[in-house]
Parts: sequence; C-alpha cells; structure tokens
Amino acid sequence: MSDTGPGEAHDTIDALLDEQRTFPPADDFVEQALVAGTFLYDEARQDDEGFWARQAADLVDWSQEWDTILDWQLPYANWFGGGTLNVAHNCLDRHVEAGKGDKVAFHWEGEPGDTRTITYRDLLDEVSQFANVLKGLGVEQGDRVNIYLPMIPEAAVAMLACARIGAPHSVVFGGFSSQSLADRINDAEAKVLITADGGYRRGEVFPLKPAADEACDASPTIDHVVVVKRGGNDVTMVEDRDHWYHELMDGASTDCPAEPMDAEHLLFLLYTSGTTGKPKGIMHTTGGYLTHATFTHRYVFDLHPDTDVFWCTADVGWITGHSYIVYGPLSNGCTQVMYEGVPNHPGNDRFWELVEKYGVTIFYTAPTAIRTFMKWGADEPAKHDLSSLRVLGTVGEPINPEAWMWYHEHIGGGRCPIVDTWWQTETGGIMISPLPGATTTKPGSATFPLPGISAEVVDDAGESVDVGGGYLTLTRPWPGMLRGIWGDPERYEETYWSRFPGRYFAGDGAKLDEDGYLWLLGRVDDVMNVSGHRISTTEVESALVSHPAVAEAAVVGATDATTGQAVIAYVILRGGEEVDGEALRAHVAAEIGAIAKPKQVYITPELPKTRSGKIMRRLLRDVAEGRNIGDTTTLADSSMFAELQAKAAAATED
Ligand code: 7RM
Repeated sequence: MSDTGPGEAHDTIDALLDEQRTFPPADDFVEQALVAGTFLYDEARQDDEGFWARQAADLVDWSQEWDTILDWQLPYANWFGGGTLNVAHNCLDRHVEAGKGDKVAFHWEGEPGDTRTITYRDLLDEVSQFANVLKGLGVEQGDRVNIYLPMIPEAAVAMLACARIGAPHSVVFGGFSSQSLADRINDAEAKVLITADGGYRRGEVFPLKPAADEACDASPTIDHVVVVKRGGNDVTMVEDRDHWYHELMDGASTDCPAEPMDAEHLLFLLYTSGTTGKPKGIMHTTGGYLTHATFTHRYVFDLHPDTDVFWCTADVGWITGHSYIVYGPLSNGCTQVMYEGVPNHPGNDRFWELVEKYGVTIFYTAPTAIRTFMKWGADEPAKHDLSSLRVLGTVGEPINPEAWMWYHEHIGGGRCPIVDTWWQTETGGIMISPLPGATTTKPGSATFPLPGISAEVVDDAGESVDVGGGYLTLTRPWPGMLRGIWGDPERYEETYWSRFPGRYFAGDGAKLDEDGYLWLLGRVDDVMNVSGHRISTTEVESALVSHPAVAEAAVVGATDATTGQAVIAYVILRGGEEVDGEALRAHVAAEIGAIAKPKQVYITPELPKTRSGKIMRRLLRDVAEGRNIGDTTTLADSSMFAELQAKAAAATED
C-alpha cells in the first residue's frame, strides 16, 4: 500500500454525512418506472448467477445458448461458456430486423454546428461496409485495431465494425499524445490504425494525423492507416500505408454477415492508468460485457427505448463512452445525442441548447462538468427549456452535495432523480448506483450496489465493516468484469486480487453510513482523478524526468474546486540546468497529453523524503493544498519546506 489511506478524506465525508437530506422517488416517476420497490434486489440476492442468466436471455440475442452461466476460478471468470453471439448484431441488425430501421440512432452535432442524423439502418449499412473495408485490409478475427478519432460517428462505426468481425479494438482518447498512442499500439501489437485528419475543439481544428504519423514511426506492427476527413486540415498521406476512409467506403458492400463469436471472445482492450508508469490494457469480452452494459443502461437510467433520448457527454475514448454511448444504448435500441465539442462553444449554454433542441430525456455527465456549469451560473441553463429531462446521471468521481443540489435544481428542475454511478474501466459497467424508481437518494452518496452486484467495505485487515470507513471491495464476480490485463496476468492478480484475498480491490476508499449507504472517498493509491480521468503520479513523474533538465520529480493530486484533483509537480533540476515550469508543463503535454499537464510545477532543490528514501507525498499534498506541515520528524531534511510553502501560497493567490 502507499502512504495514503481513506482516513484523509474522512473529515470531508463526516461533514457531508451531517447533511441529512433525502430524496425518495416521486410518485409519478415510480408509476412509470421499470423498477419500483425491491423485487429485483430480492431476486438477485437469492441467486445472482440465475439473475444474470435471466438478464442475458431477456436483453441479449444469442446465436447459441450457453452451457454454463459462470465458471469462476478466482480471479478468472468465464461467463456464459459455450454461448455465441455477435455484439454488432445486437446493437444494429436485431433492431432493423424488428422494424426499427428508420429510428434515429444518433443525432450527431459537430462543434461548428453541422449535424448528421443517423438511423439504425444507416448505421448498420455503414458498419457493414467498414467491416468489409477492414477485411480488405487484412484484418482477421482476433487481430487488434487501434482507433484514434474525434467524437464523430465514425468512432462508433469503427468500434462496431471491429466487433462485427471479431477484431478487438483499442480506442485511444484523441487528447493523448503520439507517444501515448505508440505505447498502446505497441503493447496491443495492432495491425491497423483508424484516425482522422483532425477534429473540432473550442472553435478550432486540432490535428490528429501528425500525431498518428509520429506514433506509426514508432509502431512497427501497423500495416494500414485509415483516415477520416473531418477537420479539412492538410495531412501527409504515406503511399500504400494510408487510405482515406471515404475512398475505401466508396463502393464497399453493405453485405457483411455478423459472425457469432464465443461469449469469452475478446471484444476490446482499453488502457487505463495504474500505479506504475505503464498503462494497463484492460480486457473485456463479448457476452458478459454486453449483458452488463445493456442491463445497467436500461435499469439505472430507467430507459424507455421508444420514447427516451439519451445523452452521455463522455468521449468514446473512455470506458464511459464505450459502455454508455456505443454498446449499452445501441444494444437497447435507443436514440442518442452525440456531440463533438466542448460545452462552451460558441456559448456557455451549448449543452442546454442541445438538450432543448433534441428533447433529451436522460442526461449523463461528470461532476467536474457540473462544477464548471455552476461557475458559469444558473442563467445559462435558464435560457433554455429543459422540461424534457427526466433522469440525470453522474460518473467519474465523487459528487459533492453542493454540486448535486445545483444539478438537481438548475438542470433537473427539482423533479429529476439523480443517479450517482460508481464504476471503473475494469468493471465494464455501472456497479453502485441508485435505481431511479426504487432508491431514496442522498446527495453525495452512490447509495447501494445494483442487483446482482456484491460490494463490501473492509478495514486494513480485510474484515468487513458495517458502519464506517475502509476500502471498497467486490466479493462476487460480475458479467462485465475485466478478464485480465493484456499480456500481464501477474499484474492482474497482484493489482486487484492480492491486497484482500478472495476479493476484488477497487483502489477506492469508501464509507458506510448508519443506513447502509455507500459514500465513495476517492482513490487510496497513487492514481489521481483529474476531471474524472485517471492519471498515475508515476506516469507524470516519468514524463518529467524524461526532460533533459530534470533530475527528479514528485507528483501529487491536490484538491481542486473544479477538476476534483489537479496535478501538482515538484521538480529538482540537474546541476547547471535551467528550465521554467511552463516548458515542463508543455513537455508533459507532449509526452502524455494535455489532460496530464501539471497545473503547477515547483522547482525545488530537494524533495521531502523519509530516511529510507521514500518521497513523502502526503507532505507535498499538504503544501499544494496550503495546509501547514505538521510533524516532519521522520524527514531526512525539512529545510526546503519554508520555500515551497511560500511558492504555493503565491501560486494560490494568482
Ligand atoms: C467510469 C470511470 C474509475 C475511478 C474509480 C473512482 C472514480 C468513478 C465514481 C467515482 C465516486 C462515482 N472509470 N469514480 N465514478 N468515485 N463516485 N460515482 O470513471 O476507470 O476512468 O475511473 O473513478 O475512483 O475507481 S475510470
């Protein structure tokens, strides 16, 4: 374990727990809700495997039924063994076959205001064509395909085309640098990369192709690059390697049968930060993942597929975009909004304009976004008719009660239930959340594990805690769970299953109140959470140390009013070297991506270390958050603190 524990967050949580507001579901909501009362929980508690089997049978189309619901060889789960299915068939063909071909799958809105309306039939045709294109480029079942795209419909098309032919995709968020992309391509040994010339962000085109080119220079496994034209920016096309998407699609057949895959066939890899510098390729497979994504999308959001318009504001480059823009919503056959750009272009009311324009009924976003909307003021949403909304969701980090109340009042008009959904890249889908027609909510609490999910808070010794704080663990396998870390089974066992034997350790602190409500306390390891994105302190430290002027670096996540945590770096320069903080911030952005850029870089002659040489991050966090340093007697040398504290105070002033 690292030197941090859930204890630190307890003061805040104790303050939260003092507030006793509760929000039971309203009568008119309960009347129309898919789930009211406790029946689903009761059923699942009696037989969780049977419960998941019923969901798999009711919500998913199988080509071949499974023989075994679950084969659990801790920590390896095999769900629906012997069963076969195709994920793209479930997301597309079955809806078209059921007569819903003309139904809108995506109301897509580009940042500049251009739009595309894509029906389920359109999407099926485009996915089938692109699946044929991939086959034409030599992609076969089991081959990995990398995707590095802006938030354009082609991102969903590319993912579904991969699923259709059984080629696992690995989507890399468009904000990551060429180096991060290359690392992920190389780890997955991908054959094909799908990218774009560029995309729109804050009124400008951001180029992607140059980063893709640099990544390919360092990625020997890539044979072909497919380039979607979106930004219109100039790009260099490499002969024989690079192809325009529209040229390949022109004339590609729409006939591409969806081949049934084994339930445990690898559907995708998604890389996420751990406590070391090397991101982990989280493995998700076909049958269990689709069951989990479909089930949670339907019941957590009380989805009525014929009438709801769902909008999840995440990027498809994150797990939230995978499960709640692509797989869950499309499997449920619902209509969605997909938006390319930022919330403040051209005005701070862009999101509310879109809610009104498309009649969004279910809106799913991150606490960091809500806190930003709060800063912009309640006048922005008040400019628009938001009466179509009926369910609101949050994900990515704990939501503070103040932001919850603001969301409830100014976006939800006081009438919409809020589902605070806790889950991870590793869990594949939502794990802990209210059900909007069944659960009385408390602002700031993710409430209870969903039906079929078993979670417990344990203390340091691994003993279950009934009331109070500890570590969040999951005690039973679930269908959407990760099946491993690509190429690294030891790390899988070590990271998730060794801290508390027999349990999955999520890496989060949590507290149970007297009523059994769960309050998430944030990460207890060296993983920061910046605007809901996971960034490892080690990864940023490695990036800093890769700069020729840097000798040593320590990075901490400090509490930040808007982004949850902010990256704060302390850097020791090599003798005789000089460099300013701005250059180092730019260096990190170039190495990892803009999301990992430190908010502050402090150049310091020394770092606080224990006598055994371990950097004392807790002290650095105290400094960054403006707290006085208490006892430093275990420090080897405490003289640098006065200077650092003065610098930190100066930084908070401006
Ligand atoms: C979906 C996603 C996972 C980490 C997780 C937590 C934090 C996510 C909540 C939350 C409190 C929530 N995947 N987290 N949701 N903390 N309440 N509702 O975010 O892999 O990128 O991050 O995010 O620390 O471990 S993720």
